[in-house]
Amino acid sequence: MTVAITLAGGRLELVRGDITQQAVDAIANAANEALRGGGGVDGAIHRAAGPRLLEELRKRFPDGTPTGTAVATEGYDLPARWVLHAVGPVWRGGAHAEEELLVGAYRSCLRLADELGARSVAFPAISMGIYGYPPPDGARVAVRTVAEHLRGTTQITLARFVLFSEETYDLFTDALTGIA
Ligand code: AR6
Repeated sequence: MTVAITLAGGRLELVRGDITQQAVDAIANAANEALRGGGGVDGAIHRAAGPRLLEELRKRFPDGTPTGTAVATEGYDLPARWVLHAVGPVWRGGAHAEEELLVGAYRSCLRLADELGARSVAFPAISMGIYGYPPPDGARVAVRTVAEHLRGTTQITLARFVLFSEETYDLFTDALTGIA
């Protein structure tokens, strides 16, 4: 299942699947501030990339990174060359700058991807698992933020959301319909 739209020179795709299997230049991770691995997609990425991923994070980012930002590492055993470790917000009711921080997490990944020269980037639904961001809003923020970047000055020609469940995939499809 794939839906896609073209924006300026870039393609925005939605697919169902596992982000660790994506043969793109960079994949984003839904990490936490400590950057020491975890559950969910973070756990899956660390398992698939191998132990060198954690070694690099420990060495280069001993203090982690704040919510709303991202850092880049190599992809090691993953098909992707780079991993963009983004920290989305924990949902705390909506009055704690959650939307701004979620936008920041996606934008930081997009900026890093451009700095690295990545042309294709895949994203999970950041903050929409354990961190509890409300599903329709999280999908809208994600699609809107990535679409805005593709419409601007960027080398990215493919941005793909890789959604694990059918439910999340359907929410992103609705969000994409909203901006198309
Ligand atoms: N590929 C794509 N999406 C996935 C995969 C996968 N292999 N596995 C899970 N998802 P979550 P968060 C989906 O909880 O809410 C970790 O412990 C999942 O179904 O992974 O940002 C970190 O270390 C959901 O839709 O991330 C942090 O502590 C989405 O990915 C915390 O969880 C995000 O769910 C971050 O929580």
